[in-house]
Order: sequence, then structure tokens, then C-alpha cells
Amino acid sequence: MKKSEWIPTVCYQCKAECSIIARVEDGKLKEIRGNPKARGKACVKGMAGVSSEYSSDRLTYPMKRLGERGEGKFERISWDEAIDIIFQKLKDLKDRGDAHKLTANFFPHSITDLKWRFLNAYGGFINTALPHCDSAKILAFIKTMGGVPCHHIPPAWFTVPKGGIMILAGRHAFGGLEDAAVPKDILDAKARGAKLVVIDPIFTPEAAKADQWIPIKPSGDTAFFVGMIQHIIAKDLYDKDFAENWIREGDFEKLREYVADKTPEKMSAICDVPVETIKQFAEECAKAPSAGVDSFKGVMLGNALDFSHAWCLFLAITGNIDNPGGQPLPDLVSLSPVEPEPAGPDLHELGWHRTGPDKDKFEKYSFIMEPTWYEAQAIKNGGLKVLITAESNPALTEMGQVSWQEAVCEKDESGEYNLELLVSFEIMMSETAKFADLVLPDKSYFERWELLYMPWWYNFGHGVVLRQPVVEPPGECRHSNEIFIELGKRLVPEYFQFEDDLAYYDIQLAGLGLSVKKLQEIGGLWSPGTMGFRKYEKAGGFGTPSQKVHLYWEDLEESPWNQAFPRVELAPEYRVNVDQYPFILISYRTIYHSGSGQWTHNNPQLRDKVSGFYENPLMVNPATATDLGISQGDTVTVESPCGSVQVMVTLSEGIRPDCVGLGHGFGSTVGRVATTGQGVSNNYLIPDAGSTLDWQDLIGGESHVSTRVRIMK
Ligand SMILES: Nc1nc2c(c(=O)[nH]1)N[C@H]1C(S)=C(S)[C@@H](COP(=O)(O)OP(=O)(O)OC[C@H]3O[C@@H](n4cnc5c(=O)[nH]c(N)nc54)[C@H](O)[C@@H]3O)O[C@H]1N2
Ligand SMILES: Nc1nc2c(c(=O)[nH]1)N[C@H]1C(S)=C(S)[C@@H](COP(=O)(O)OP(=O)(O)OC[C@H]3O[C@@H](n4cnc5c(=O)[nH]c(N)nc54)[C@H](O)[C@@H]3O)O[C@H]1N2
Ligand code: SF4
Ligand SMILES: [Mo]
Repeated sequence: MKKSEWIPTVCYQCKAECSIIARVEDGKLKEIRGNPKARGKACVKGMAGVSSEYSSDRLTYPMKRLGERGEGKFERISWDEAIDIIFQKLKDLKDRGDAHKLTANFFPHSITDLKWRFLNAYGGFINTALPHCDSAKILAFIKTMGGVPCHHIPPAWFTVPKGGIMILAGRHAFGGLEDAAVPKDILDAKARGAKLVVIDPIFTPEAAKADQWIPIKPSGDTAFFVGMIQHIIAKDLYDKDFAENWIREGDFEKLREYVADKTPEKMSAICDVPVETIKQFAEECAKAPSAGVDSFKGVMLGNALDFSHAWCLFLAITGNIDNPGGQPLPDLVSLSPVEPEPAGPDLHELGWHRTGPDKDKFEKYSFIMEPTWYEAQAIKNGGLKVLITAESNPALTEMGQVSWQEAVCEKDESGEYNLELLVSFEIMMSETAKFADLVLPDKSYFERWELLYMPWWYNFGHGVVLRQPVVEPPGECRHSNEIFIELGKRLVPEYFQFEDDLAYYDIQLAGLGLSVKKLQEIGGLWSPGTMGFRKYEKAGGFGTPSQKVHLYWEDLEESPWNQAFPRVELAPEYRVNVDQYPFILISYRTIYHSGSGQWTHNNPQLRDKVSGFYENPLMVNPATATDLGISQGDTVTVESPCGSVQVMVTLSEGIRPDCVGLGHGFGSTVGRVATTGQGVSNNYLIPDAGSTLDWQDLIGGESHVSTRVRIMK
């Protein structure tokens, strides 16, 4: 390595995975910045990556459990011994005809991830926290437009024209970053004369910068959008050109009929937004040169699919699909297949289902994969025998964490664990690793190779991005992908005929005329060209069966609730327990932490009383506090139907009086820095997916941010 250089790579302090450049001096990582070639931003977490890299809590050698699961006692072992334990167990499982009882819980950086390939070849099951953040919105876009425009991808805010409207509905874009460039892009668009409107029960940082803040009643968003749609159609303000040419014949008339009685007056009563606001904003959006919507966890409720459907209807009737400032559709390039491509097991045929082995009960749900709940459920049913986690932390990150911890410790009559092997790849000790039989030290994102490919990045056009090592790993760290390749070569060699990860990526890149080396030479980013707009015009239509936009979803006529058009009622979870639990708990992310917070809270730059984020007090409206007789700084008990926590109160006018707010991602009990801070895990309060299935969509939503609670002094 040269004495001092800037090396382009990809951040992974959070799931946004921004392109960054890393300054390395004499083999030591010194500084992180946004990659100017990818519009150049790194957030506070990204820049604090240097401290994570050199944390004294980094795991540096493989360890085997001593004592019982959860005690957190380990002894050092060699990689050979660790890999052999996994190999023997997986061989045994496959010989028993139980390969599908292997689950790997990880964050797939790409749909071509090597871990995923191993699972498909071996016959196991991938489980990830990812799809449940926005499965409903993905599904809605597929059904309406035949494409997946938006997994972790907001509208291209950098393309919003003057007068365009940017709508954040349940989207904390300045804190829950999807790319570090988003906040600046939104503010730049504002400076160009675009308008920012924030729909959120909380006065968020983006609300503070907005032209208009709409403090909606939680889960009233569907009613709000349907009210706007009704008004736009009634006033004849819809985009006639788009409707005529690109909406499936008959659908618009059906929509007109469906919304006829859903007037702004009626919808206002549901969402608690004034009638005039609904009407005025609807007219503005219809007349604006563009209107784009971003939404995420804030609407991942029991009516998530309904909201996502209403969102798509709104885009369609205002003609905001694949236009600058509206909802972009991705321009995908394909990577070359690595033959033979493993097909993956037919889990359905094996009596399984994505939601676990309890097939009869859960058959109709096809996209709910809350990892914690699913894993606990599968262990109890005898359907999960080997669990390998990497880059995920099910023991802390999810509601249902207590039943996960119980399930992994469950034993049969002979005293053996029902879950026969639990492996955790980690960079630092985590809540999940504490329970593992094997804890394996991973290479950090500054130490490993990865080819990232997916319709994933906000910076559209970067079809392929290279994560490359910038420093040497400490101790004996090895990348989880290297271990999966080794296991693949021993267990399913026909699918692992390539030498290593780099050889695999070279095959994939060949069709694009690229190789890892070439990609490295051109700066680690490759783009098929411009992102392009109105691609459907050139392509002669959309990816739907009719090639037109489908407003009406006839296949969901038969759902228990008839969801061919969206239901406008509040989410079911807000309609139960109203008397006993009068407040709605809202949770949100902060820019200082990521996910379960396990490693960002363990970073001294991010977890600090002065410059970082130290604890998560309960946000309470002063009027509510007066009613309850509580004041700033008091400790209160927050209780939900499934648990309770004690937390300090902070008063704020910036939250609806019928809601209380709590930051997500606290409560770690391991890590030298993390455990010096305070804060509680909101997940103790939130019911797990199993207990809320009846409230949820057929396909989609999970009640992450929505629970009824009561407050006791
Ligand atoms: N810093 C940071 N960035 C991240 C992450 C992280 O952990 N940390 N995680 C990444 C991941 S995996 C994800 S999924 C995204 C999540 O990104 P977001 O969904 O934007 O993140 P949250 O902060 O959970 O935002 C929820 C917002 O919805 C609001 N809300 C709650 N209920 C309602 C409602 O009924 N209606 C409306 N209109 N609003 C409501 C809340 O007040 C809050 O502002 O962030 C990604 N980026
Ligand atoms: N109540 C509530 N619960 C939620 C949410 C919510 O809004 N509210 N959000 C949900 C959402 S959207 C998501 S996506 C999930 C996220 O949940 P998870 O997918 O479980 O992700 P994290 O909690 O971020 O855990 C990441 C783990 O990976 C480790 N890690 C970090 N870098 C590396 C690495 O390079 N290699 C390895 N091997 N490990 C690494 C960290 O130390 C940490 O333990 O949480 C969900 N849970
Ligand atoms: S948003 Fe920040 S922490 Fe997340 S990937 Fe981008 S720079 Fe890294
Ligand atoms: Mo997520």
C-alpha cells in the first residue's frame, strides 16, 4: 500500500451502504468521506467508522461456547475446528433429509450474495430482517407497475424540478438514512423552489425544515391519500393523458366508483387532518410539475398494503411514475450467471412456508419474515435445527426477543438443545453471539471484498459497486463468505467450482465486460448510463401482465377483507385496547445509531453524552403530561399488552397528545462503550409477529412502530 491514499469503497455502518472513500496512511485507516463520484456524502455514523474499525471490542479469533447458551462464556478454538463442527453438523442434517432445517439469518448485500448461493445449493432457508421493512410497498409497486422501484430507494430527490412536491409520509429521511446524500438533496431541491411536506405524528427534523407539517393521526395515511384521490378525480384534475394511455382499461372507472363516497370530509374524520388541508394539498399536487412520495416504517402497520396501494393510486392519477421528481423505476443490468445455478429447495413441497413450518395457520401469509418470531416459532416446531447468523442480531433487534432467547435455550428430554447448532458471525460480541455455540470473527467492511448489485442504491445508475479491502484484518478475522465458500466446496462442490469470492465476482462481471480488477481501476463504480425517465414509453409498457398500470387488484377480491382497493380505516392495532391503553407508542431511528444499535452504540463517537446519542427518553406532549401529573425528567413505567419498561420523560410540543415517542435501537447489554450509556429497548413493548398476524395484511406490514400503551408514574 502507498503511504497515504484515498481508496473508494462502500460504507456499512448502516444498511444504506453509501459509496465512500477511505484515507489510509501507512496501512492505517484515518478518515472517511463521501465518494464525490457518487455525489459524495457520508453521515456521522459513516465517518465514525474509523472508531468501530479499531475498537478494542473487535473479535479476533474463533470461539466455542463453554457452559450453557446465554452465559456468554467461551474458549478460543482454531478456524479448522470451527469449520469442522459446522461441516459435520450440516452433513449430518443433509444425510437425515433435513437440509431445509438450516436457516441463515443475514443481510444480503446483493441478490447474488454468496451466502444465499450456498443456501440454495445446500437446500436451506434464508431469513432476513430486510423484506419486512417495506415488503408491503414492494408488493404494491409490483402489483401496480410490475416493478420493484423502491426497496430502500426513495424518489430521486436530486431530479425534483422547481415547483415539484416532496412528500415524506412516515419517513424519517434525515435520521433513518437511505443514503447520506438524501438530506442535502431534499434541501437543495427546496432551494430550487420545490416544496417539502412532512406527514408525521411527530415534529421530526425534516418537519422542522418543511414548508408544511401535517401531524396526522397514526395510520390515517391511507384515508388521507384516498381523500386526496377522491378530490382530484371529483375536480377533474387527474392526469388524463397518463390515464388514457397507461392505465389498464376499465381500472380508472372502477377507481372513480370506489372513491366516490370517500370524500375529504369523511376521510378527515379518520385521519384527523382538516378537510381544507386535504383539498388544498390535493389540488396542489395535481397541478405541480411533480409529486414524489417516500414512506417506510411509519406505515408498516396492519394496513401497510392498503397504504402502499393508495400511494400507488395517487402516483398513477397524478402521472408521477418514472418522471423527474416522481417515482423512478429502476434501470437494471443483469450479471452473468455462475453455472450451474442452484435452484434452491422447494420449501413449499417440503411442507414449509416462508413464515415457518406452521403451514396451515400461516399459509396465506407470504411475506412475513420477522426473523426473531419466525426463528422462535420454527425451533419450537422442530423445523429449525441449525441457525447461522451474520450481520444481524435477532436476540435484540426485534420484538419477540424474549421468546427467541427462550427458544434457543429449549432442550429435549435427553437434555440436548432443540436447536442443535447456533453460529454467529460477528465483528463484536452481540446479544445474539452471547447465545451462540460458535462465535466467528468476521472481517469488517474495511477488510473484505463484496460485489454489490441490486436495484438498491439511491444513487441510481450505479449498477455495480465494489467494496474492497482498505486495511488488513486484525487477528484471525475471516469473511463469512470465505467460510461459506469453503463449506460449499465440501458439501455441494458442483456449485462451488470457482476458486474464491473474487473468481466468482469475475464470472458475474464478465457479461458487462468487467472484472474485479477493471472495476477497481475505474473507481469501484459502474453505471449502465443515465437513470432515464419514462422508460415504459420506449419499452412499450410496464412489467404488469397487461403492460399497463393496474389500479384494481382483482386477485385480492377474495382476501378476507377484499383488498382489491385499499381499506381506509385506521390500522387494526390502533382500534383495540383503546380504553386500557390510551396512548399510541411511536418509535423512530436516530442518525447516531443503526439497527439494534449493537455496534453503533459501542462507538465512542456515536455514544457520548456531549457529541453523540446517550439515551432514549420518552417523548410526551406537555398537555398529556399535565393530565398524567408527570414532569420533565420523571421516570415512568410504559406498559403495553406484552411488556413494560421504565424510562425518563422528556416533554415536547412536537408530538401529538395522543402519542408518546421512544427511539428505537437501544438496550444493548454488551460492549464496553454501549453499556456505559442508558436507554431501553422498545421491543419489549411491541408484540411479535405471531401475536399480530390477524392484524396484518395478507402480505406485508408489521407493527414495528405501533403499539397501544399506558403510562404510569
Ligand atoms: N441512522 C439510521 N438509518 C437507517 C437505519 C438505522 O437503523 N439508523 N435503518 C435503515 C433501515 S433497515 C430502515 S428500514 C430505514 C427506516 O427508515 P424510516 O422508516 O424513515 O425510519 P424511522 O425512524 O423508523 O421512521 C419512522 C417514522 O414514521 C413516523 N410514524 C410512525 N407512525 C406513523 C404513521 O402512522 N403515519 C405517519 N405518517 N408517520 C408515522 C415516526 O414518527 C417516524 O418519524 O432506515 C434505514 N436507515
Ligand atoms: N421495534 C422495532 N423493531 C425493529 C424495527 C423498528 O423500526 N422497530 N426495525 C426493523 C428493521 S426495518 C430491520 S431492517 C431490523 C434490523 O435488524 P438486524 O437485521 O438484526 O440488524 P441489526 O440490528 O442492525 O444488527 C446488525 C448486527 O450485525 C453486526 N455487524 C455489523 N457489521 C458487521 C459485519 O461486517 N459483519 C458481521 N458479521 N456482523 C456485523 C452488528 O454488530 C449487529 O450485531 O430491525 C427491525 N426491528
Ligand atoms: S447513511 Fe451513513 S452510516 Fe449509513 S451507509 Fe451511508 S454513510 Fe454509512
Ligand atoms: Mo429495515
